[in-house]
Amino acid sequence: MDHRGTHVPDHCCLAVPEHTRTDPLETRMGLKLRSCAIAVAALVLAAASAPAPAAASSDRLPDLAMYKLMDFQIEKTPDHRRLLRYTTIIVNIGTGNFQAEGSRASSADPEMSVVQRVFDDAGGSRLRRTAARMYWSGDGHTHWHLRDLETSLLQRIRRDGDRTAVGEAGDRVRPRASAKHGFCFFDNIKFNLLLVGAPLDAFYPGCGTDSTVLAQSMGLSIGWGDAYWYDLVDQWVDITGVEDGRYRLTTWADAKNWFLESDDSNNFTWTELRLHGNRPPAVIAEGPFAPLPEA
Ligand SMILES: [Ca+2]
Ligand SMILES: [Ca+2]
Ligand SMILES: [Cu+2]
Repeated sequence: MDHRGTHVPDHCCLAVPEHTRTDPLETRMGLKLRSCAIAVAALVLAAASAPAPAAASSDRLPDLAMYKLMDFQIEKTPDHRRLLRYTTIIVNIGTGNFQAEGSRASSADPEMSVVQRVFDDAGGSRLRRTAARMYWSGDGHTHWHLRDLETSLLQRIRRDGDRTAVGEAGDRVRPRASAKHGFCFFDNIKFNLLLVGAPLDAFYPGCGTDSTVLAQSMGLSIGWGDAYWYDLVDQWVDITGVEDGRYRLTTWADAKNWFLESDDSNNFTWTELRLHGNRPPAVIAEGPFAPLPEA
């Protein structure tokens, strides 16, 4: 049967209780289609006497956000580049864990496709496809990374208050985005353990140290953060040739919105800096960031 030809209402498939979807993804898709067919039959054959469906479980969604940017430093490299280094902390302030599961058919595949496991309030979970990718190393580290979980951009603040990305609007330098692309995320910062459901001990321990595996999970528990310190490999924006002045550095979590969250509007933070030669940049202003718990 061609599923598209049955004019099934769009909401049909959503009526399947989420917590029943614990099988592997392909199997679940099959179950979902069959459930739809049954639901359509029920719509046709029965009418007012149809029993009320059992209450569906609700998602417990993660909520990724950024803590404020910190530890701004200028590094002069031996080959005369200038690097703006800084620390980022990505946090989960939602009501569910953030869990990304990578897999590949063969260890000859250089990358893994990624599904997100979405938990619910009935103790179950479901998987949803994403366009995110995982890959091995790339930064000299012996672990797996999720590509571009965080991204950063440096913008010049012009006199009229407008912002322009460095490298745009007639600049002769190229755009300045963060050099870091690989993110090995896990519970390593106790950010707000007062949040409901936050585990007191780290639940996600790391991001895998075996290059041959066919599946790898990473995650961030409720209330936990994952720090990328200023002195890490690639944790910088190249500011070679960038003149002194006011700049805004913005960092986003899940900028491409690959992952389902309870709030996609709080995924960024920014800091305005004054760049002055190789002095440590002065912080002029800070944008919104995920708050620490009130003491
Ligand atoms: Ca968010
Ligand atoms: Ca998102
Ligand atoms: Cu790494």
